[in-house]
Amino acid sequence: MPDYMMPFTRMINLPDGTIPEAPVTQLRRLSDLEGLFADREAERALLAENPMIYEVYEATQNPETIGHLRYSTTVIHPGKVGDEYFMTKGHYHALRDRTELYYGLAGEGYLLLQTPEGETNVQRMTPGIAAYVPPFWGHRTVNVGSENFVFLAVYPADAGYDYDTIARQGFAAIIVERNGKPQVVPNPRFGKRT
Ligand code: S6P
Ligand code: ZN
Repeated sequence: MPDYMMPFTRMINLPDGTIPEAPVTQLRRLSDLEGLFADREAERALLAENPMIYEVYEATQNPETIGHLRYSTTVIHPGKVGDEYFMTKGHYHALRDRTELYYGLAGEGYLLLQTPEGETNVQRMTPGIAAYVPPFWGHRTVNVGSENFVFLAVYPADAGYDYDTIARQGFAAIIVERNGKPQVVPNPRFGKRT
C-alpha cells in the first residue's frame, strides 16, 4: 500500500497573491539581486535604500521527489533600477527538463525565457494568462506595470533551482522602459559578468 499523503488546500488571497498558511515565505531585496541589473551605477545608488523587489509564498513543502507538485505565488513590486524594471533573479531548473506553469493573478508583467544557447523568448502576462515554461528554458519574470505583478507558479517538486548560471552569465535580453513603454533590448552585460 502506498504511503498516502493527506489531500489539502491552501487559500491564495486575490488579488494580492498572499498565502496566509504558506509554510515558507521568501523576501528578496535589491541586495539579494546584487549584480543582476545591467546599470551597475543605478544599482549601487539604490542599494542604500535596498527596496523590496519581490516576495515568494510557497504554498507547500511537498517532498522534492518525482510525482509531486509544488506551487507558490510571486509578488513583484513595481519599480526600476535605472531604466530596467524590477524582476526576479531567474533560474534554470536543476533538472533541466522540468517544466512549469505560470498563471497571472494581478498586474502586468513579462515572462523572459532563454535557452542555454542564448535564444530569447518573451511572453506578456496579465491576469488570466497561463504561460508555459517548456523543458530546458531558463525563466525570469519582470514587473512592467505600476502595481504589484502577481502570479501563481506550479512546478514538479523535484525541479530544483540553478541560480548560478544566471548569476554568471545573466540573460541575453533585458526589459527596460523606453518612452514610457517596456522594450526588450540586448543585455550589454550578457556573458560578461564578474
Ligand atoms: C519556481 C518558480 C517560481 C520562482 C519565483 C521567484 O520554479 O519558477 O516560484 O521561484 O517566481 O523567482 P526566482 O528566480 O527567484 O526563483
Ligand atoms: Zn522555475
